[in-house]
Amino acid sequence: MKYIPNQLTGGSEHVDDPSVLTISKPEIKRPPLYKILLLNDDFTPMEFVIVVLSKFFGLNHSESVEIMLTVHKKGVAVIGVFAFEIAETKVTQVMAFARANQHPLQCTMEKE
Ligand code: TYC
Repeated sequence: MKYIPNQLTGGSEHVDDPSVLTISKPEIKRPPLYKILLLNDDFTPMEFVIVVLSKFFGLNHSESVEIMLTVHKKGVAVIGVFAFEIAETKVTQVMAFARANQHPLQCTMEKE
């Protein structure tokens, strides 16, 4: 059996020759990534936002202050990029933590 590799596709090509083995290109797709956005509001204390950023996103204190201030000044910032389930879990955790502390903080996710 002839195997004719095709360097462009990674598979092989033949024109109606039953003795030629066709190997299709392996499709390796990366999972889509999701941005987590933090939104500004007038009521959530700055210190609470800093706690959220360090607790759920592993940022150190100065990184948390910097991102909190970006959101405070610009209205919104991307605070991380994750696979769907990780992003969804973090958004749920942040929203639950904010509600439990009676703050209106909003956190959402969108496909990159
Ligand atoms: N704007 C808020 C304040 O002045 C602070 C704040 C920052 C709130 C970031 C939400 O995502 C936020 N207390």
